[in-house]
Amino acid sequence: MKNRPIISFLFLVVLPFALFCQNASEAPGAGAPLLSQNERMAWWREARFGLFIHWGLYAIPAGEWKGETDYGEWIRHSARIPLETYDEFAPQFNPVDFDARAWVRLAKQAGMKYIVITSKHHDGFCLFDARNSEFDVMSTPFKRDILKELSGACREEGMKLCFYHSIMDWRHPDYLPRRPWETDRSAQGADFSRYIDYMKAQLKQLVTEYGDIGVLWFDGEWEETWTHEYGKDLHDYVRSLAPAIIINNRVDKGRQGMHGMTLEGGDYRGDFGTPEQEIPDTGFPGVDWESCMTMNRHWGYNKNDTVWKSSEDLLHKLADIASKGGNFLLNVGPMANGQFPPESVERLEAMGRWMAVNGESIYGAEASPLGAFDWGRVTLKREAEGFILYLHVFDFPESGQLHLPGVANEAEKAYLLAAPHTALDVRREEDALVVNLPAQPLDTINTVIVLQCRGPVAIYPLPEVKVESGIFVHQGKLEVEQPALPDISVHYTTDGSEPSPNSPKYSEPLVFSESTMVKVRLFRDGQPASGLLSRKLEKVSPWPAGAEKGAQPGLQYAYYEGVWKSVAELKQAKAKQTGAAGAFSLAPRQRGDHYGFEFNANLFIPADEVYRFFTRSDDGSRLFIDGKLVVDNDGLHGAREIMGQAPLARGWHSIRVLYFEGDGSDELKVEWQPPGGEKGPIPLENLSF
Ligand code: FHN
Repeated sequence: MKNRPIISFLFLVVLPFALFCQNASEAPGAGAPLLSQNERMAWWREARFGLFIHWGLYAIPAGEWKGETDYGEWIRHSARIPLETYDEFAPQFNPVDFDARAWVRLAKQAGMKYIVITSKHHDGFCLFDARNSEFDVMSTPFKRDILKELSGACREEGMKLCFYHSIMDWRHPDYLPRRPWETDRSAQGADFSRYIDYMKAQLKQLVTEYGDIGVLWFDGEWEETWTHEYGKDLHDYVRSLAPAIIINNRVDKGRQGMHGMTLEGGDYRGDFGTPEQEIPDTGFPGVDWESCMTMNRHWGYNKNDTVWKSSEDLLHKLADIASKGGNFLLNVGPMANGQFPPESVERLEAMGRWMAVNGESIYGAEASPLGAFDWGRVTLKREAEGFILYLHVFDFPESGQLHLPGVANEAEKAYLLAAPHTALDVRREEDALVVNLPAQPLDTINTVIVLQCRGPVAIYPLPEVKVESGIFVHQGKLEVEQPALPDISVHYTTDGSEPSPNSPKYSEPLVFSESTMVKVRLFRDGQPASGLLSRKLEKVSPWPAGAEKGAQPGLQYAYYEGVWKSVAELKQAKAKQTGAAGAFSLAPRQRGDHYGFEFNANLFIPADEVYRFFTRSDDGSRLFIDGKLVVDNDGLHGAREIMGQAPLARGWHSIRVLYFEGDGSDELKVEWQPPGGEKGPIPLENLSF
């Protein structure tokens, strides 16, 4: 309990009244019946666009520490700042220019419908008057409950307020694990379940005393102390406090790294997936997801970070995400004085100008089955008698026309969203609707065209053609994912000609022993119902086996320390340690960041075939076979998996993997997939040196 001078007064007079108010101010809906997923998600799916705010003590150093200038909200960990030293930022935190109403209006004018702000980030500092912690904004010179003020401003402006709350807590004595470098902070006596009670008490305060909270955006769930059981319990606890609240998938353990989507098949909790700093290639029918992104390179304010995404890029990302049925959570890292960086304000205002005219093409948009086009994106909205396709034209094609393949519906009309009186010609060409563009774009960033179509959606995307790989050594196989629609048939050719209703009808996988160009098309009542799809399967010769079996199983490694942005820079480094290993493991590392590895071995290939290789790494990695680059997963990035393939002859080949870690999370996983086999680690018996 906070020990404040007026505590006795509280108990005597105020506290009973406060308790009455607290009960009275229980989150709207506490105790109300649970909503269905669709009821709960309705406002969020309509919103499509929100503001992420990362703000806390880290805004004071603003990314700089002892001459290094590339830090953000992770500065305490990445710069290894001792607890006591970091705490010295608290008496410096006095954002005298903070104006909650101004923040909310900036978000509103940008066309955003919700705000997600860090109530507590990994450093443990609370931006609100936390009853169970002194490490909060009330213990700074500012002495104002920032989240309470934001709650009031959001209520007045009709903005949904949401909280980002970190499960990982680098400060609380009961949170484990400690930071690897914090050898001076004993974990003796730490009680993780006591930490969970502490976190739940804060969440109850946030969810029941700060008005109608739209989303609890958890993060920091990846450490081994947080389990699936804890995740389910925490999710259910929050849901018991506010049945209508939306909870992201980082409350539990089902998130697949920075891709953000929830592993299928488990009972992982979370209402939506959370891709981070990336946009999925396609939408996921029936799955809610939100891409969160920074405007520059940092979440927390970094005064030296000048790598800003342009307003044009951000608006294109917004349309791309909406065209796949996702939400865009765009971040601002406010400065220590409480203001948004001017570069952020400039982008919010530019996005707001576009949204003011074109917002209806984003809000409530569904994933369009048409996929992405060179010229732009398409969002879809259903209506009583049909549906609307919003054509987001980033670049006007020279042809002056937009070609929309596979749309069986008849067009009602087409016009410019920003100038509804301008009718545009639209006609049918086989399976496609073709829209004539005006001579000039109305908006140089994204001109939106409204295409009204009749009847229920009858859009047939390109048939999904599946091949294990575009190359083969002995036999190539091609499968077509047939749409389960009664009036649709798939026809194909293998001589390079265009399929017709009289071409062979696809019924089972096709197998080839020579290089072949396959062309596939959907037909409906004898008419083309999709665009044309071509796939080349190429017969190749396997790379000869030029290595020998090594004297012993396993691989050799060299360990390096340094700061790099690419694995290519490792070759200038001097190894700190070398040795033998039984797997591509980071275990020999001597620190948590700024280090690298080179792994070398000979790899036994059992048969002349095409083999797939994968690296999943945070940060960069590359994989070479016989000195040739097969997987390029290099660069500074979150956990990311890249696949490469190589045609290899039976026998021994050389394999080399390079890896480096910048700062933050680190991960390396090297796997292979023999033809027809399972993806997994390369067996030790296939490695030698
Ligand atoms: O570690 C955090 C990071 O600081 C930031 O909050 C992002 C934004 O979601 N999430 C984690 C990194 O994945």
